[in-house]
Amino acid sequence: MLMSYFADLPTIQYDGPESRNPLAFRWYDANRNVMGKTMREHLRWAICYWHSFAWAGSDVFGAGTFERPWAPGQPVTPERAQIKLNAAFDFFAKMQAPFFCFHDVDAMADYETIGEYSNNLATIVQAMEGKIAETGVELLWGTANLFGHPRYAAGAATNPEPEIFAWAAHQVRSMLEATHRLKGANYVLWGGREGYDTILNTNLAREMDQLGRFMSMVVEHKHKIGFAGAILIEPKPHEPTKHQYDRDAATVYGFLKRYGLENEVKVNIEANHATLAGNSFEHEIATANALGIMGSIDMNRGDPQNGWDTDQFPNNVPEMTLALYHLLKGGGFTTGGFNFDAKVRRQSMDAEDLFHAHIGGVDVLARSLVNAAAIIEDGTLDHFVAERYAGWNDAFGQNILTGALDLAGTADHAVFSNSNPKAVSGRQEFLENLINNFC
Ligand code: XLS
Ligand code: CA
Ligand code: CA
Repeated sequence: MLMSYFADLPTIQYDGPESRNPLAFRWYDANRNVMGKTMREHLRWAICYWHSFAWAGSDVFGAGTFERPWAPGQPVTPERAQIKLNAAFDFFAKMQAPFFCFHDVDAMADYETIGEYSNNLATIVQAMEGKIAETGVELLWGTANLFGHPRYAAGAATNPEPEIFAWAAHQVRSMLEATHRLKGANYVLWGGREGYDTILNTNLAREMDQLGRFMSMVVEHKHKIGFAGAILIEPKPHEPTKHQYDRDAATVYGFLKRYGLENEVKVNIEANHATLAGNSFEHEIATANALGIMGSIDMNRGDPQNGWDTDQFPNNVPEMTLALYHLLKGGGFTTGGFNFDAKVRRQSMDAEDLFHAHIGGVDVLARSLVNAAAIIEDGTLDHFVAERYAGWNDAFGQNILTGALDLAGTADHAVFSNSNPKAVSGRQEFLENLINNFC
């Protein structure tokens, strides 16, 4: 048996905020109680197989920089797939991660034919089932990669060629069934190429109907096989395509509503996808809460100077505090969790760098969770917002909302009462100062 790639690195423990040990958690104390739940139960964090084990550290200008025993970026033989599986679960266990996530092709051996795809996936899923039983690390979500293979250049479900739609159906059916078998909590659909590069060659209405039909087929199949987890769409505005149909949470809601899926599908919100869409991360969480489609979170950020998807680990506690605040206000996760769909930098090529990245990310979440809970327990912010809308609880406000008053009746109210309401301060600076006191 080969020595583990991570043999020289320790199992990561909680050491407390005063600790200077870089290979320990300073804030994430898994069993610490915060507002009635442990940190582990609140955060439900996951390590992603894709960026951490299948990516070689390459970029568009240069080759991979990571020398790993499973040779990421090289052809994946069944042996390499097994070495990668062993290493991945060693790492998950050393990090004491509650969950992991994967795409089919992140974990399985390479394939040529559709038959090989099925066989190679089945082999790795069986081995993974053993690893899950051995380590207790659970599957937060499974997904199929419908964007990497050249056949998906013009999309998967939105492809002009129905035979390609059928290939995508085979991958999603296989991975949905694998996720069910591995007792996954969710199934994610990220439409990386479900969009277009140029509208000149695109029948937009045709493509949206194809995507709507595909989503309905996935939901039908979920019920057919008895998968109890949530189906999640991951919004992103663009990259790799110029325009993606699922650009942000509000757009996804409109799409779901149009195809009658709004009670069947939720969203997996990614921090940097929010930024790329011109929204803040907390806006996306608050919108998903308001629309009743909050599902799960991919906890990777962009870089303010770069306009692309850098997938970096979170490092900004004040920003994350606001995200955690909105998550808690929405009741927290049910099936979802925080997935680190994040990459270490290309120059961070050591095994140890994977540890620093995840330790830092989990500590940022833990610290932000404590801050967000303190803001809620303090109550000033919630009280301010409630007071701001208090008029709508009175009889007049309620009569408008319930329909007892129509447009004319509401207008008459203003005329007959000789109404002259004044603007009231929104106290933005006061509230910003308040939040800074907790971060
Ligand atoms: C890419 C996406 C991808 C999805 C899963 O930008 O974030 O990682 O999470 O396919
Ligand atoms: Ca993601
Ligand atoms: Ca991303």
